[in-house]
Formats: sequence, C-alpha cells, structure tokens
Amino acid sequence: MATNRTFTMIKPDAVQSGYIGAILEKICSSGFRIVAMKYTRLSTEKAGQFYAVHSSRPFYGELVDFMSSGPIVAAILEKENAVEDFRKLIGATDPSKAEPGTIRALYARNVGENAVHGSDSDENAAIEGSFFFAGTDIF
Ligand code: IDP
Ligand code: MG
Repeated sequence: MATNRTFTMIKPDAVQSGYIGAILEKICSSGFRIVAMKYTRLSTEKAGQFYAVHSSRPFYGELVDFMSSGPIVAAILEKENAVEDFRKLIGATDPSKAEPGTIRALYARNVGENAVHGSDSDENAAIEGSFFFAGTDIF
C-alpha cells in the first residue's frame, strides 16, 4: 500500500557545511510537511544497524564511519507520493549524475558524502522512521 510519508536525514557533510537551513527550506517549499524531526548523532553501532542492508557492499565501513562522524538531522516528511517525489527532489546518489537543482546536485560533495538520505520504498520509510521516532514524537 502506498503511503504519504518518507524518511530523510541531512547527513554529516551537509550539517558541517552549514546547509541545514537551505535544505529544510527546499524540502518545505517543495510541498513536504515535517511530521517529526530530531538533531542527533549516530553511534557507529547505530549507523551500522541503519545501513545493515549494505553490509556486504565495499563502501559499508566508509559509510558507517561517515554517518557517525558528526551530527545529523533526521526527519519524517509527509506529502502525497512522498517516497518517489522525495527521491526526485534529492537526485541521484552520485551528485555528478544528479539533475541540476536537486538537493544532491546543489549540496553534496561526492557519492559517499551526498548531503541527504531518502527512503527507497514505503516499507523502508516506515522502518527507518521508527528507527528514530516513537509514535508520540510524530505530529
Ligand atoms: P541512496 O542513498 O541514493 O539510496 P544507496 O545505494 O542506498 O544510495 O547507498 C546508501 C549510501 O551509501 C549512499 O547515499 C552513499 O552515502 C553511500 N554510497 C553509495 N554508493 C557509494 C560508493 O560507491 N562509494 C561510497 N559510498 C557510497
Ligand atoms: Mg538507498
């Protein structure tokens, strides 16, 4: 069943570069409503769990180190067709291949340090959202 929610993180590279405000502005002006939000830092254990699906990929260790290297903003976003529309808004994983004007084209450094996360399915959006937020923290 399609849902109207997705999960995002503003990753440590974009936080460190001072892009939190610009990225949230882009998200909100693109029609997404923030229903949950948290400024936090992942431990290596938590980052490893979050990205467990990638544990056999060659970049897994690098990814876990990067995602636990500094604070992130985690959020659940609501909009009709949220998962697909948000993937369009962030652009391709590799910013050199991302459409002009997308968040990754504007703010990502490279394929690893790529500014934002976006869920790839309704099922994963629900799993990832509940990784960070209790039901009572979603408005
Ligand atoms: P996605 O974030 O666009 O869904 P995935 O393939 O799910 O991309 O990969 C998860 C994350 O792993 C990426 O956002 C990026 O931070 C990192 N990553 C993906 N491919 C590479 C790579 O080739 N080298 C280094 N890091 C990568
Ligand atoms: Mg992915």
